Amino acid sequence: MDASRLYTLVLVLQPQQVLLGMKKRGFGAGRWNGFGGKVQEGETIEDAAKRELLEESSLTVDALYKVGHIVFEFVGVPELMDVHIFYTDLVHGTPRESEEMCPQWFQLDQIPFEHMWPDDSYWFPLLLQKKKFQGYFKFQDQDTILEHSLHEVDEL
Ligand code: 8DG
Repeated sequence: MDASRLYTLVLVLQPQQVLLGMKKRGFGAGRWNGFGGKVQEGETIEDAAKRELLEESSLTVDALYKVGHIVFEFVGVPELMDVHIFYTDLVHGTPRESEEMCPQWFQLDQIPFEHMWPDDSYWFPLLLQKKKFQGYFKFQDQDTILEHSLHEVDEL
């Protein structure tokens, strides 16, 4: 079996809007996304999710809810990306631009899917309905999905 690396992703969801950040550098640069990154040694996945949210948006949270788990494979890259997705509806602070992300609120019917990772169009509708999901996406390159699976689950 291929080795994988743990990542986090946090979506701040309010009844009418979602906070996304424009990724300014590194992997996924030029795309709107939630806030997250690599889990570091010695931290839990949830602690990593809170740390990345704070580092990238200046926001803090009391609680995060697990909502999804997606494994990404890129052809030619031996390491899988194991991404743990959370949402929160209550944050403290004001979103601030960081070196990595420029945050902006979007109305839920104006989510900029054409400027997001292509898999997001598949699972965002589940997230918005607070349905839990598990998925696998195989990419050829950063724009092309070769295969995927996605299903709702009761527990993550
Ligand atoms: P660095 O400091 O090492 O540059 O990076 P990091 O902040 O630790 O990690 P990163 O490379 O920015 O983490 C990638 C982020 O992108 C992480 O939050 C998971 C997320 N992500 C993917 N693939 C996809 C995807 O297909 N869709 C969405 N929405 N997010 C994704 O890695």
